[in-house]
Formats: sequence, structure tokens, C-alpha cells
Amino acid sequence: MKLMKKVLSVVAAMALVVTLLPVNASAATDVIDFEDGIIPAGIHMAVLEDGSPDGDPSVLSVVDFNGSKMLKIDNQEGGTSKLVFDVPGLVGEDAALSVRGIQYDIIIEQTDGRMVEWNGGTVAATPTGPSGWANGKEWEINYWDDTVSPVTTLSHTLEDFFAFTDVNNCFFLFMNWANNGTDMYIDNVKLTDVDGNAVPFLTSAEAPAEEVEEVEEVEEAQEVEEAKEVQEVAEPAETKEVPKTGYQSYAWFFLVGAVAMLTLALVVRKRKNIVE
Ligand SMILES: [Ca+2]
Ligand SMILES: [Ca+2]
Repeated sequence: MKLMKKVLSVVAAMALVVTLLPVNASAATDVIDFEDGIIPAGIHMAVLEDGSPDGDPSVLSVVDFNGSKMLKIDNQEGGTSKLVFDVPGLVGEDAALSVRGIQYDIIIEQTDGRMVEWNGGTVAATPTGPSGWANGKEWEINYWDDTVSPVTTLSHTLEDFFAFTDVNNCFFLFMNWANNGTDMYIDNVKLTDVDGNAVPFLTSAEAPAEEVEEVEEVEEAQEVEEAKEVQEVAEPAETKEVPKTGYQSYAWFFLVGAVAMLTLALVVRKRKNIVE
């Protein structure tokens, strides 16, 4: 019974490691590509103080478009769509004031049969500087060849004078002033510091915190030897370059092997008991 208990505890610990791997692998990232289907809490449509939409009541969702998952801004009433990138919500309060630049890809789609025609507004208006509208660099896509525009990369870097100074007032605001009912698709969002280096997003900030707690419990509950096994398997997850599927198949292979060996040990011991 003691051996069986040990087998079960090791299997449980290793199964936890396997479920932990994808979470660790996506804990920090330099780009939001929406491939996980999630809209980060720091990205939302602008609202007025009473909570009603500021501009068009556009609806956000993650959709498959142009061969990738993208954030769709579904314009509802032909008004100005205003999308907020809340910097502390995306990179955490500690890193927020180090952010100076934003970049993302955009596609415009006209769904009423017309061409894309003229679309434009601000890449990233900010609450810093003399005027919230004037601070952001303007963009325009003037496309009359199709109902869907080619991918355009928009970027804006704040001059020193416009740098964020208040973590409670720290965001980039995208706007489309076309007011012609076009929908927008956003992808590959990046934030950079004053030197142009990526500031990592905290997209899975809540999930890893819960998982780490579980690991601590496991380590306390298990014997030192078993805790070592958990660490040995968990280490490769810190190396970003290896694909997730690689970790998972490796970990599952390890798990299956360990179960087989421990079961064999149990059987041998039982047979030994019978012989005795
Ligand atoms: Ca994508
Ligand atoms: Ca629409």
C-alpha cells in the first residue's frame, strides 16, 4: 500500500507539471497576437464616465481573418470607433511608465459592398501633453481597389515631452474617424521603451500565480526526491524557443515512462511477497 501511495503521489506531481507547462510558456510575451482567442483586460473600447460608449458602440471579438486570429472591432452605427490600450493593464504598473511606443497591424473591411475608401484617425492619442487629440500620430488608409485593405503596420513613439508620468492616466487611444461603417482588425500589438526594446505583456498574469501556489503545495507535501523530479521536468519550460508541443510530448513521454517503471516495481514487489 505504501508503494502504491508513492506511485500515485509521483504520478500526481508529474501530471501537475504537464498541465503547468503551457501556462509557463505563455506567461510573458513581447507581442499580443490573439492566437489564444483572448482579449487582454487592458484592451477595450473607450467608455464615458457613466460607462456608456465613447463614440461608436463597436463590439470586440477575436476572429479568424486573413489567415490569423485577430481582434475585430465590429463597428455598429457608423460612428467613430475608439479602442483603448490601457498600458498598466497590459504590462503591469511597475513597467507602465517605461512604455514610450506602440505598434500594431491593421486591416480595414467594408461590408456594405463599397470599397474600403478613406479611413483614418489617430494611431495612439495619449492623455499626456497639451491636447489629447494632437498628441497621437495620424494614420490613413485610402484604398479603392477592394472591400478589404492590405495589412498596414501602424506605430507611434512618444517624444520626451509626452512621456507617461502618471500610472493612473496611461493609455494609447486608437481612433477611426471615417465614420463609414467599416470594421477593423488589429493584430501583433507591441509596446516598446525609450530605446525601442519590447516591454513584455502580462497576458497570463493571473493564471501562473495560481499554478505556482499549487507547485509550492506539492513541494511541501512530497519528499525531497520527488520535488527534484518536478524541477527537472519544469526547467525546459523556461526556455522560450522550444515549441509548446515539444514540452508537452516530452513531459507526457516522461510521465508514461515513469508510470510504467513504478507499476513494474510494484508488480515485482507483490510477486516477491507471494514467493516469500
Ligand atoms: Ca494573430
Ligand atoms: Ca460592423
